Amino acid sequence: MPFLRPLRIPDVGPFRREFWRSPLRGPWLASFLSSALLPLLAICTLTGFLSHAAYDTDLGRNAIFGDRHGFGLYGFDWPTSPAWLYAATQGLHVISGVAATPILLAKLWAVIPKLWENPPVRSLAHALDRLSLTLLVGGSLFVLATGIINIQLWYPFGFSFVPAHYYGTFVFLAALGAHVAFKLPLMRRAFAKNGVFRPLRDDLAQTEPEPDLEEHTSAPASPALPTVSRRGMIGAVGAASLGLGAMATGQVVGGPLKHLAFLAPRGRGRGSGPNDFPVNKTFASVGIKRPMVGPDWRLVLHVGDERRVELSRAELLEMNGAMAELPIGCVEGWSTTQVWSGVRLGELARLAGANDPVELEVRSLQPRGSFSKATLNAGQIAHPDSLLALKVNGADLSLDHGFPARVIVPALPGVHCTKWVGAMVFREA
Ligand SMILES: Nc1nc2c(c(=O)[nH]1)N[C@H]1C(S)=C(S)[C@@H](COP(=O)(O)O)O[C@H]1N2
Ligand SMILES: [Mo]
Repeated sequence: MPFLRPLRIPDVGPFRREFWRSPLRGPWLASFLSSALLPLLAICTLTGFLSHAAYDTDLGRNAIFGDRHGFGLYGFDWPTSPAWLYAATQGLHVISGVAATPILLAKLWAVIPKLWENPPVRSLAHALDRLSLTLLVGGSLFVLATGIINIQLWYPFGFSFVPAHYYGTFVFLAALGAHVAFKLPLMRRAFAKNGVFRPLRDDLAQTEPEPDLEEHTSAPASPALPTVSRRGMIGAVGAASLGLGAMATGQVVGGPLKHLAFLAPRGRGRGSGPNDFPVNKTFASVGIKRPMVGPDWRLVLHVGDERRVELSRAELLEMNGAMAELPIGCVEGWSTTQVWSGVRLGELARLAGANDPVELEVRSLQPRGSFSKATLNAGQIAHPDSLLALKVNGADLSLDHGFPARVIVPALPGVHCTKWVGAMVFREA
């Protein structure tokens, strides 16, 4: 725009190019970190959408978007096989997101001089580039920060996590697409000039400031002497990424690897004996009155609007039982596999006289909260391993694990494995 002279801010503080002096900064460093980041972000995004599909938001009560249904993006019902599908999907989502975080922070450090570019806007194209960068930086920090805060079960913000994290992803992906398209040529040139790995060979004494490729990169105008080599810096970032990734892996895989999860938020509470596995929400925290789960507890089966059958726990225990070894895979990335026994959901449907049920709404005794209801699809109802569990590892469920009865279904997200079940409503086609 020749008729508009770009506005320069006085060259003070960080607006002076000479303010940013690290000799490590430059297009190669930015490109190298991006190349490490992209595959992790691809895995994280793909598994994130799969996880969303696993919620089956099109079904009745799974409306995590208030009373509206979520995007009907997928058009398929979440499968029941393999049983570990959700645990693996969500585990990869959390592992890749956690491992990406130190690399993203390093990448932001590498390019931060660009935030203070002077003049701030040189042309229309430059303005668009900067706008997309704002959305990219904001979007990526937002999705990673909300994700990390969520796996700590900490909700300091006033919005609900799932829709915010989900819609934030679209902003982030759109900006990322634009950014990759803008910067791919620069990345090519940076790698052509420096090699992809060559700068990693230099020790501290050999570390030279990165040559600038064009006028406006993050390379310093007046570089200071290096205090760390490029491989030292990349090594530290890589170690942080691997270390955090291993910790997240520990709580996904469990078994002997669970010791890797020493700083992960898994110590919140466990049962003892056969019930010794993680408790996400304790009985005490959800506000169910003790007598409601005492001898007077009844499971009420409905078909549509009709109340059909009431069963005591003793009656359920006398029914034709089944046993299944199944994982609970939590959206927070941890999972745990246990041996459950109880009554098949299909058996309960037959008992209630539901023909070919297409949906099952499971209602908890829990008075409030988004976990108190979940809707299962036809395949989930019909699977022979889908249980209303009464026992785990041969012992009665503990109160914390959902006594008198809880749902357990292969490949179902943990959040839909409703505890303290009070009623089930089958819907026919
Ligand atoms: N009624 C009810 N059921 C619930 C929950 C809850 O808060 N209330 N939490 C769910 C979540 S998020 C998970 S991961 C599993 C955890 O089961 P556990 O505590 O037995 O390990 O239970 C699910 N069932
Ligand atoms: Mo969960």
